[in-house]
Amino acid sequence: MASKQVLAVAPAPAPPPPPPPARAAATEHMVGDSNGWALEFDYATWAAARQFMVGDTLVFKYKSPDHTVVEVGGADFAACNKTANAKEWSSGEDRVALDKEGRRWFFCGVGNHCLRNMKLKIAVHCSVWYMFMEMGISFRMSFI
Ligand SMILES: [Cu+2]
Repeated sequence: MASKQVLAVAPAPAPPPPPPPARAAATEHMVGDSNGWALEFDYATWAAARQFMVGDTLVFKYKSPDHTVVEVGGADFAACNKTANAKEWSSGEDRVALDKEGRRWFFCGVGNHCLRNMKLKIAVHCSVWYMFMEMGISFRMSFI
């Protein structure tokens, strides 16, 4: 007669705690959220509430050809000046890789849309920068 065997199953060891969730590694930022890329939207406030990290992507969504996305430098951004060598996207769902740290400036190249607030400037940082910011450590970029 076969004896019953009872195998004691040890509970699986608890997995190690995950590292602190700094933030999802790569984020797609839908510019303007459900508003998309449009006239008379406050993109400055939209951008201020977000962290733009190296590796993220901006997605500009709009009805082509009503708008475009132009990338210029800071001075041309302030003047709504579309330079001859400016990068311009016009697909209606433009994906812009944030592949390095630094500032980026975008506006709509159609008509006077830039003057009508259709402009976005962002600062892209690495995850370490945001980590320090969250720790409350401020640092000065000047050499004074
Ligand atoms: Cu436009």
